Amino acid sequence: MEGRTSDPKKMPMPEPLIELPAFLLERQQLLAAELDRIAPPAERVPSDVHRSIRYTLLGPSKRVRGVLALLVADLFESHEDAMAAAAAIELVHASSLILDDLPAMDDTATRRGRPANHVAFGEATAILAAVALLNLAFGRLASAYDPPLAAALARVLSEAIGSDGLIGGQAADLQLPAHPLRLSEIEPVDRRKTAVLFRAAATSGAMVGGAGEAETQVLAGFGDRIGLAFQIVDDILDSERDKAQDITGERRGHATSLADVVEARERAEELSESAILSLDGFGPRAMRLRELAQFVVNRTE
Ligand code: GRG
Repeated sequence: MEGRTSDPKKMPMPEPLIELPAFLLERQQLLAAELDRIAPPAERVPSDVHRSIRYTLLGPSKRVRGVLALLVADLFESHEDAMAAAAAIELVHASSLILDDLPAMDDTATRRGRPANHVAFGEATAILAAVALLNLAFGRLASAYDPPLAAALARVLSEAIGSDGLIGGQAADLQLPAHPLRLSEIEPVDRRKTAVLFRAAATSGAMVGGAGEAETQVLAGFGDRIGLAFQIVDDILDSERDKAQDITGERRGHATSLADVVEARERAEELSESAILSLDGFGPRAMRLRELAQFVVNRTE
């Protein structure tokens, strides 16, 4: 593995936010403030682990999954505060990024334009931080909500992370062949690797908002579609980066290289459109969610 490139003790924290479109910005900022509040202080022992946690959790992120949970909960008037559920989703996301970059996984030295967590803090600390982030996620649910809701939210999150979800998706991703891939090969992996957490975010927002069973299903399906579209766009951006660097024959590490970017773009747009249509029953109050579905396919980073 690469050596540490910088001294974590000298790293300024929290990091600046990546700016989402104006309509998402307020939610993103509230969520970032909540994550800052619940993350262990950097100075507290074990300070390397706490700095490592804060480095990824509070780093420059779109926080799109947590914002999705908040926007879904906003659909319902008499909802409990969805902030803890949104934070739990972001804690899991941060954990997955640290694990994803490790030498045994994607072996990526940089993330968000700066050293990956294990490069900045060392592998052992990065692994401890990732496990601590997962632990914090379930702890937040348990302390923020009444037991029946906390248990239901924990079940949704645990299913999303499990071997039928994130973990299974990552295992499948690691098995993908090194040549450029057809969308039909990638989509089942993308669904588990990424869409499941978007689905869990939307489902959590609906549960906290007190949605009925039918509404929850519609919103889970919305999360699923925009999550898959989000990952396909990620794959497209990866492929375009490869092309710019003239890496066309082989995948760059485990970064996805698509055989047909046009087909992938069409599929992402189709998913976003169908996600938007699925919200018809919610009328104008779902405007923000529709905008989120458009942002997911129009994004450039
Ligand atoms: C036990 C949590 C856990 C995970 C184990 C490592 C792993 C299994 C899964 C990794 C899944 C993964 C990293 C999928 C990629 C998802 C993705 C597109 C990440 C980038 O998301 P953005 O762009 O990130 O939303 P920002 O930087 O905005 O936060």
